[in-house]
Formats: sequence, C-alpha cells, structure tokens
Amino acid sequence: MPPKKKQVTEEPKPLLGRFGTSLSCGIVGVPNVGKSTFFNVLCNMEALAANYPFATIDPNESQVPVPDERFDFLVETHTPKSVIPAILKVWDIAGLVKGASTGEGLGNAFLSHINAVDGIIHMVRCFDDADVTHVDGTVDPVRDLETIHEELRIKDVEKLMKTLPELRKRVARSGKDKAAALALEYAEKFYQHLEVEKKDMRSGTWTAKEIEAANDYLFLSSKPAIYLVNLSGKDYIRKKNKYMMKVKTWIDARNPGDMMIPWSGEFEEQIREMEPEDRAKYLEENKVQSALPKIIKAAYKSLRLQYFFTAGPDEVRAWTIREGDKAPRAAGKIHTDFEKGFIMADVMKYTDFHEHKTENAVKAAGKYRQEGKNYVVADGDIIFFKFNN
Ligand SMILES: Nc1nc2c(ncn2[C@@H]2O[C@H](COP(=O)(O)OP(=O)(O)OP(=O)(O)O)[C@@H](O)[C@H]2O)c(=O)[nH]1
Ligand SMILES: [Mg+2]
Repeated sequence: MPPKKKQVTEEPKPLLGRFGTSLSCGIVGVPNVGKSTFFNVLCNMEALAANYPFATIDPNESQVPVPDERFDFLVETHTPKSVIPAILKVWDIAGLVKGASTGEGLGNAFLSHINAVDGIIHMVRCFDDADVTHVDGTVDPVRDLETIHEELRIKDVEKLMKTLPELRKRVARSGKDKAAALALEYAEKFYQHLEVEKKDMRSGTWTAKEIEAANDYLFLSSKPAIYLVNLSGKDYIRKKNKYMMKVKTWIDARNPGDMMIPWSGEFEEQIREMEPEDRAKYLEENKVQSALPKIIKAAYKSLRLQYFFTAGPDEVRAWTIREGDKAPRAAGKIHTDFEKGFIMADVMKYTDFHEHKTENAVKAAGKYRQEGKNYVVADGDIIFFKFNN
C-alpha cells in the first residue's frame, strides 16, 4: 500500500512553539505599505516586494546584526579571528486587512504569526503613490493604524473570553475558590481595559501579579512595539510629511511611550543601489542618513534586551541577555557549565576599556572588578567568567 500523503493545508503553520524561546520582531501592517521592502533592505534578502496585496504569503525570517560602536571598537582593538555581533530576528508577515480576526484575508494565519513574535514593528504608509494600490483605496495612516490595532484588540478579547465566562460561573457557584476569585479579578480588569475602554494591554499600568496573569493569555497588544512611518524619498530627505504629525499624535494618545521612527523604502532602495563612494557623497550633500541602524537598535531595545561582551584575540562576541539578568545566568548563555560551576566574573566597564585601551591598563587603574553571583550584569560589560568544571 502506498504511504498516506500528508495533508497540505493552505494556511501557513502557526509558529506558537517559538514564543519566549527565541526573540524576534514581526513587521505588521495593512497590505502594500512597505513591509517586505523594509525586510528586503534590512536583510538584503530577495523576499517578494510586489505591487499587489498579499505578495508575502509565508512569513520570512531573517537575522540582522545590531549595530554598536562599542562592539566595533572592541573588534578594532583585538582584531580577533572571529566576530559575532548581537542579532535581531525579523519576520516579514503578510498584510492584515479589516476583519482578519474573523477570518478575512489571511485572517487567523496572519494573527498566529503575530502570536509567535516577541515584538512588533508596525509599518505605517505615509507615502502617496498612485501606482501603489492601497487596499482601502486611499492613503490614510491613522485609519490603517485603527484597523490593525482593532484586529489585534479583538483577538485579545477573544483570548480573554476563552476563560472569563467560565471563571465568572465558577466564582458565582462557590465564593470559596480563592484562586478562581483572584483569576477572575484580573480577568475582569483586563476586560475593562481591552473591551470597555478599547485600549491595548501595553498602555495599562499593571502590578507584577497582574502582569503574571496577563502573560498566561499571550495577549498580542501586550507585546512591545515600535512604529515605522514609511515616507517618500523626498519627504524623508526634507524631514517633512503631511501625515506624520497625525500619526505621532495618534500613537501618543493610544500607547504613550511607544517610539515612532520615520524612514523611506524608496530612499533606502535608492541608496542601496549606489556605489559606496556615490552613496557617501549623496548622503553628505543631502545631510541625511539611512534610518536602518536606528530602527534595528530601537527594535532590539524595545524587546528589553541588552548584551555583554567577551573579547580577546580569538573572538569578540556580544551575548544577548535580559535586563536584570545576574552574572551566573549571563555565564549560562556561553555554556550551561559556566552557570552551574560559576565562581565569579571579572568585569570591565566598556567606558573604562575605551579610556585605558588594554586590559592591563584597566587593571592598573584599579577598574577591573571581580563580581559574585548576585551581580546584575550591565549593558556593555566586558566579562571573563571563572567557573568550576
Ligand atoms: N513610492 C514608494 N513606494 C514604495 C515605498 N515603499 C514601498 N513601496 C512600494 O510599495 C509596493 C508594496 O511594497 P511591499 O514592501 O511589497 O508591501 P507589503 O507591506 O510587504 O505588502 P503585503 O505583503 O502585500 O502586505 C511595492 O511596489 C514597493 O516598491 C516608498 O517608500 N515609496
Ligand atoms: Mg509583503
């Protein structure tokens, strides 16, 4: 008997298993706003950037090095055999249309891709171009933002409603179930925020316990986000755009503190094609720079990541950790044995190394520190771990 054929489903597989284990950002927006263009210029990859909705059917993943002057200095100083910078993973996700939460467009497949990423890069179209179709007919970035945020919010309410009615019943049945009462209290608070006040989870002020409870729901609107406004090349160079202030006002009202960064797909593509010398001259003449390094750094930071360095003649490397990680956990990034057998960390502050130029000079200046297991690693620390085998 021939082997059974595997059933091919039309929807791309959800990537739920990835959540929390590796850190990545997904580019999110309505169709044809420049998401794939951004992904391409960012990753120099040839994902499809075509002028029709749903050019991207499968999410594409890429990894980009995070630019850092400190890292560059360490590489210059050590001229190591191997160089490993910090990495940001980026997903190019298909465009979302109104009604995705109820299955329109790529619907739930699209939303499951957002489920799988740790942070969101919102792409907002602020360029006019009659040749590039807008799925809703006109260019209106605030309407687009409303569309996207509404779909994500609806999805979050849906997640909440998988447990809230049941919790209400349980607590009504027996007032003695303390755990249920507490879970209900939190859920009702989330309901008030998401459904009554129509806000995103990340705009709320939550206690540690509430955050713990919220994390169980894997809300989409609690993921950290940055906003990219895609301008025409001309507007980007002259730093003026008729939609931009409206977008900024909308973001500040909806999710205060979230960052908005102007960029231009047209401009980035244009300079990418130039010879390096011509490019340098062009940038100098127009007093303008590529927005990409700033965007990568902002996205990385929004994920609340940071890194420490190991540096020597063999290798200069940036190791990604969470804000607040202590020395043994940081050591564990290099090798689990380092964490288990952690003795201490020899730590140089980057600024001290930059000032004194060599490890010995830092030592001579009394700036080389030995730290124990309770040391909270700071961004940019240069560390040498001592451990028991
Ligand atoms: N004029 C102009 N066109 C742009 C700019 N950025 C992107 N485009 C064009 O807009 C069209 C759509 O770009 P994509 O990057 O494929 O859009 P997308 O958001 O990935 O679209 P979907 O995957 O369909 O959701 C392409 O023809 C791009 O060349 C820009 O800054 N200015
Ligand atoms: Mg695309």
